[in-house]
Amino acid sequence: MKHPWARGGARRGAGKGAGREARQRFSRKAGLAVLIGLLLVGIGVAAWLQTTSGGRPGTPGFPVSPVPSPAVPPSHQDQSGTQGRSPTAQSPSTSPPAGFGLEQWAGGLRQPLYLTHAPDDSDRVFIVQQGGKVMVRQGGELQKEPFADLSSLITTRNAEQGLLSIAFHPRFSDNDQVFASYTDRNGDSVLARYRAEPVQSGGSGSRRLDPETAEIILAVQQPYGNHNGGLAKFGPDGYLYFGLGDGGSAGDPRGNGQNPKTLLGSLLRLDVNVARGYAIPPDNPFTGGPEKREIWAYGLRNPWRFSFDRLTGDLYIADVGQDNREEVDFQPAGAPGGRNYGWNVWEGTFRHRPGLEPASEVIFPVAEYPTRPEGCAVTGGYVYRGEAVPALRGLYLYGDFCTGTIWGMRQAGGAWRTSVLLKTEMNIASFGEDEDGELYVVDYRGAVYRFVPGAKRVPETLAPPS
Ligand SMILES: [Ca+2]
Repeated sequence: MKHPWARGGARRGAGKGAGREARQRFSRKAGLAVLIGLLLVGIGVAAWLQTTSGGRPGTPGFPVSPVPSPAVPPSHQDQSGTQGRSPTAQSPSTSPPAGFGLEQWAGGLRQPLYLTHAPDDSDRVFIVQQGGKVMVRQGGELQKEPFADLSSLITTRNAEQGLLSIAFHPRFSDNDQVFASYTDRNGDSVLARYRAEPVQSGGSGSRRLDPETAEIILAVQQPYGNHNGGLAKFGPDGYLYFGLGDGGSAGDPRGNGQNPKTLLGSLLRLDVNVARGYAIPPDNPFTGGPEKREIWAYGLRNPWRFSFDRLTGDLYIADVGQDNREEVDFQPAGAPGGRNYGWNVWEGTFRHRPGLEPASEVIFPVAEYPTRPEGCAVTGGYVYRGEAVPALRGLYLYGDFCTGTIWGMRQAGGAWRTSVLLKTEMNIASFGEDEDGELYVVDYRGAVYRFVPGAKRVPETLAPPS
């Protein structure tokens, strides 16, 4: 399969060979975490990481606390990444049900980085592995056969590349359509439509993605290996949203974040309810040109996981910071598109480029925390709307890839309140929901955890408004 510019020749940033090899080794061996930490401290690789990758998901875990932290202004009043440390996570599931806990739900996975479900009452949960396989858990067991294997299509030369997400069409039960987002062998971002076909035993529960049905509906050239975004997810409006990072390197050297004439650095909104390719929803913000008509929002650095509140339709976008701020952006349901979330003029509420003016009014995040020492890269989660854990209802949960911290956030009285919910040892690559809205955390080291009733208490500051 070739997309239109597959023969485009050298497009990579210079001087990336050694770094790429290094990252490749690292991505295969999270056990080298300590070594990376030593390198960070001892020989100044911290600077290398920042300039080539900027602290981001897809990277194996490494201890970040030894890295000298840049001077960080006092925290945003509604975020509390600086709050006191709570005991380490994973409360036992035998605890009283008034609070919450985490229990391991699947293990033995290989670099899992996303979890989702199909809207088909099959009760299946799909776990996306970076290397290209999509594993299925059904009937309480992880199935041996993957739902999909796109390994031959992708590259993981850069730690942020690979199979990055799949999305089931809202009418999957009728049309069998599944969308996959991956980094192709040229290192470019691809969004492709597939069909799931029955396998021998038949029945909806055993359909698998058929690679032969591939239709590439969007391919975006990536100038550098990092910051690929890559989440495809259907919104409550039935449109397919697709997040793209700024193209990579560091500091957004090409200014893609503030340039809506490029798809990079944006959240796209596509109408895939057409026979081939996609159409532009009539209420997308830039339908007159010269801006890209696919864009719903821009000014993003690397949107690593966004989600819609399944009750309200509100949109939450976690945008990975560079050196200073990890942020969560928010768009209330029904608000028009075209929002500019600020990068690369702003990194959260930190002025990244003082001499630069944004392309339009900037919408600032509703939560942020210092990139160090609180973390290295934010991973966006979900508003919990499940039944099993009443203590978490209505909270938006998000985490950090490196420190494993999980925060809760709630809007109350017009203000956003954020607080640490728990500290874990995970490399939080993603959160995910099943069909019932139960919530999971994907640990890049190879496991999935599920939120359950437990002994851990939600801080009083996050209590629902009375
Ligand atoms: Ca921003």
